Amino acid sequence: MKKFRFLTSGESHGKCLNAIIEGVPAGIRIKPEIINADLARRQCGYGRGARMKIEKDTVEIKSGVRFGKTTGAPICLEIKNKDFANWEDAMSVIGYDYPTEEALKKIEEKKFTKVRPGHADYAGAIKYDLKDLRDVLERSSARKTAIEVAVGSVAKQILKEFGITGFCHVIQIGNVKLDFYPKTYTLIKEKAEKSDVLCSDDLTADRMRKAIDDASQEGDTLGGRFEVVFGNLPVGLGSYVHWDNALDGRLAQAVMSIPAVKAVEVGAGVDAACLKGSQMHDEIFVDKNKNIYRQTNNAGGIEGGMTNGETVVIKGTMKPIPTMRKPLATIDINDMSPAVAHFERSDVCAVPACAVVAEARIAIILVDEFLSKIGGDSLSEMKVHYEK
Ligand code: EPS
Repeated sequence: MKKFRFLTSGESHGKCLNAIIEGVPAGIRIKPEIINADLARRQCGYGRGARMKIEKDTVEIKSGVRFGKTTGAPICLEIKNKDFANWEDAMSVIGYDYPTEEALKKIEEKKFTKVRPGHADYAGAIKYDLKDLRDVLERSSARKTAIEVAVGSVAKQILKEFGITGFCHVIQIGNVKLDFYPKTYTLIKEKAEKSDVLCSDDLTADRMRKAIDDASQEGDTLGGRFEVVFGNLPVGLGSYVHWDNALDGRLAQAVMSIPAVKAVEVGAGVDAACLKGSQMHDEIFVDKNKNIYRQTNNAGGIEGGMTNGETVVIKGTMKPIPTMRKPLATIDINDMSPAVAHFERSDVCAVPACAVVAEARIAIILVDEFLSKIGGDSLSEMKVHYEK
């Protein structure tokens, strides 16, 4: 990260999730209720598991904000895990020299050694020399994306000061694809927001829910695809001068590293392979006021690794969640014997949640580029720079 830096910590069933963000200019209005609304969006979605009934993710802003505005100091965020109350022994940070019978029982109950194919279990255990896969699961779990959504919400509140906004929606769950798109992004956003699968078409949403129900009955899980859209960005975020400055590359990394994401596309994405140059590239026109406009956006708002003033459009593909009731063949790392994969409470489908996480991650990269380009230690200074 260049300007907007952050680290997170926390385990899925530990006490809490934390983030410290550095590089936020002073004078930005940060509303916890906006962060909480984003956290609620991440928790929703047809196909989510029992954990979401336990949690009501709520942020506590612990530093860096005074009377509702940033001061320029690091911002510390915290989300408490309500489920920790059920895990105090199994997730204790203190080593028990003389554990009680009851504590021992709870620790043993939560231990597992039968690798889940598709999860981080096997490689994580080998890499960190861990004998209890619980130690891998706890940090590799997608639970940590809750605090990332909170960080993304701060990023979005900075971008909003400059009229830059975004949203996400789901375009496929399992084999059910969204073929019919409402005409404008405003309509897509409005309709998707009302849907528990974040889909802008009611009939497709019904079919998506049915696919989730069917997978659930079979003890299986489903993946899908989502789209994130950000508009009103200035020209020139990112750069062509070095590969690690290319905005499309940075956005791809941000989305690809969300647990279970297997592919990222920019604009026309993989369909670009089938198009001729004359069909792919977005012709440029100029109106009578010398404003340029285009009739297509196959580039997804990015040319040469930089924003080109059009809407940024990123698609992500999520694989089905690997924690499944339907047993998969695997090994027990205890003795390397054949086994049936571990199962514990999980989601059948988390594509809508993944879309919300991708929106947050994209906002984080965009704000980082935006702050680098505009510069300034306060909102007022940024506004002066931005006007120029
Ligand atoms: C998640 C919390 C987890 C899972 C899910 C995401 O809660 P628990 O493990 O207590 O049920 O629902 O995690 C995974 C899909 C995973 O692979 O670990 C959350 O808050 O998003």
